[in-house]
Amino acid sequence: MKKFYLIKKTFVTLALCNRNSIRVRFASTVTNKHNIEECQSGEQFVPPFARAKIGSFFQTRPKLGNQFEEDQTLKTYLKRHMPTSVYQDIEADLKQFGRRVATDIYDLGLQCDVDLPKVEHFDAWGQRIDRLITCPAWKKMHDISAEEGLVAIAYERNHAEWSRLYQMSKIYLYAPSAGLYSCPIAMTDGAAKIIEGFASAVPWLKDRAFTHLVSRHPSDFWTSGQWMTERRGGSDVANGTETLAVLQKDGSYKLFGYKWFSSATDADITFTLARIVDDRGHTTKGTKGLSLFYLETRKENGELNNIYIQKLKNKLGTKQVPTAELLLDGTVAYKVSEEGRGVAGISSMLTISRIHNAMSAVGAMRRIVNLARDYSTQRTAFGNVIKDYPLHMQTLARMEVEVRGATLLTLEIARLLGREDTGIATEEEKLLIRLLTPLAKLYTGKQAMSVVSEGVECFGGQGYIEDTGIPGLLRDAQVLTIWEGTTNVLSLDVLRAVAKTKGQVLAALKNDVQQKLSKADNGDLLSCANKINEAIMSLLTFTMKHQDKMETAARDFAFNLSQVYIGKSFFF
Ligand code: UCC
Repeated sequence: MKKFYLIKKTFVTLALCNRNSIRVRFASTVTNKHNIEECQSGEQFVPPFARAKIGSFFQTRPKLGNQFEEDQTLKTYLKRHMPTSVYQDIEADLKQFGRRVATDIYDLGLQCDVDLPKVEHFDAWGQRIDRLITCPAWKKMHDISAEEGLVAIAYERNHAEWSRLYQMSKIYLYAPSAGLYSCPIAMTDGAAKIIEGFASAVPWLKDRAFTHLVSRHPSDFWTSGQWMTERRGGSDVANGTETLAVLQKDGSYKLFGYKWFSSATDADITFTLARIVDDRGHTTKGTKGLSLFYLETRKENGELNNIYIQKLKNKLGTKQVPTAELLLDGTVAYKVSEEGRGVAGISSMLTISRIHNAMSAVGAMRRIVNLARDYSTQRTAFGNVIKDYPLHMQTLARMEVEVRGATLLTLEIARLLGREDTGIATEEEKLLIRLLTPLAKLYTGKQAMSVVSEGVECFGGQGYIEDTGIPGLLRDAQVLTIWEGTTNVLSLDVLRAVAKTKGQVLAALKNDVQQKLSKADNGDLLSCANKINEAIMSLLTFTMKHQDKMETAARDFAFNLSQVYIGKSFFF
């Protein structure tokens, strides 16, 4: 009864206060009697808990510093490997970019996360238009990507073999702030690589598309898609591809098919696979029936190239990316590979996009660790800043070790790729790229899932709150184990590389590892080196002995090889 009286009195008082233009909020249901009396007396009401609705304490938002300057692993790697003059040339650009990815680019990325793409299928008069609407921040990412040379740097080759490492360093810094614009950039880079590879077979493509893909001018810069996946799935491309290609009199083809996952539908061009229909209407089954095609998504008049956006995909994450199902109904396309060499033809794009995937994985891990580390210096619990708790420090340290190892692995691939790009890679280095690409893709994808999840936990409940921007990192990390090949498909790709080279990829890896380990010259290092050496030797012995079991063992084999390579990467 007394309680009821108090509540009632509160409402009466609030009404009175409002009438007197005194701002009183519905702070609590039961109001302090003393305050009510003060208010009734007509004095200015300053309650002792004036901000009762929200309280006066706020957790400190974790700060992002310059993401290049704070990254000791990246800086040390670049300084150790690049000639001093190259490092000095690129350092200022990396510093400015390290600042941007923590400031304006980061803010744009967060906007992409909330202002999601849409499709308008029809205009007001019923005409099918399939207008894709992306947010201003996404469009700005397009321009920034061009201006920052995120594709261009690798192909301008102003720093010869080091250009690729320079470009990939920027991709790594960019990915966790990019609002997933890193996805079209990966495809665009892969497309540029395909065109370079087909320069003598299809010379017109260089003028037609390459110059746009590597442009630094936003108005000239084109992005590319990669349409491989169809309804039957994205792994078994050889049997799942139903799209047909019908030769036209002018030498072009018309494509008829249904592409199930066009990653970023706003691309200007794409590479895709299709089966050529012969004069009798027959096609060849399997890989040997697939050819690689180039197409532009719009006609000269701006209309879609007989492409219908059936729907945008409702994905677990990467919602920022306008991924769609596309119906190709007479889409004009041009054959790029020899007939039946489509999978081999697109494999250079797969290599590039898988390396980008690994860079994104490492970037995501680095980002969450940097945020969690800063937060640990701000947040107090049980009377201390949480960085002062050994258990929390142990958690952060374990994450840091994972990120450093993954960073070294991916930077090493970028370094090797730069040598391959510029035609100076040795045969052994080419073998290493072939093996390390699927290893890095599959291993860092899985690492990203666990490290980012651990990182989210470092923020407690705040890590679970959407508008902190933190949950998005976890959601978006899940695509990294799926896109461009699942963990198992990539593990089988490792076996494919071993079989195709008759084991030479493994010999190349062993030589590289042992060469690095031989530099260990003191007690602790020597004992680590011996352990890594034992691990690689036992993996090789296992492969020789159990060839019949390798398919089942493929995943463990790939994980162990990755760990060995990461282990040796700590030896400079
Ligand atoms: O479906 C997907 C979308 C999911 C989610 C989308 C979210 C979108 C938002 C994204 C935002 C970021 S992703 C899945 C995409 N699909 C893939 O990545 C393909 C996965 N499957 C594979 O990688 C397979 O292993 C295949 C397709 C490569 C297997 O094809 P085949 O035809 O059975 O393979 P073969 O016969 O072994 O190889 C054919 C040729 C050979 O060349 P030659 O004839 O000269 O010996 C191989 O050596 O291709 C060559 N080859 C390669 N070369 C095959 N793989 C490679 C490779 N990795 N590197 C170099």
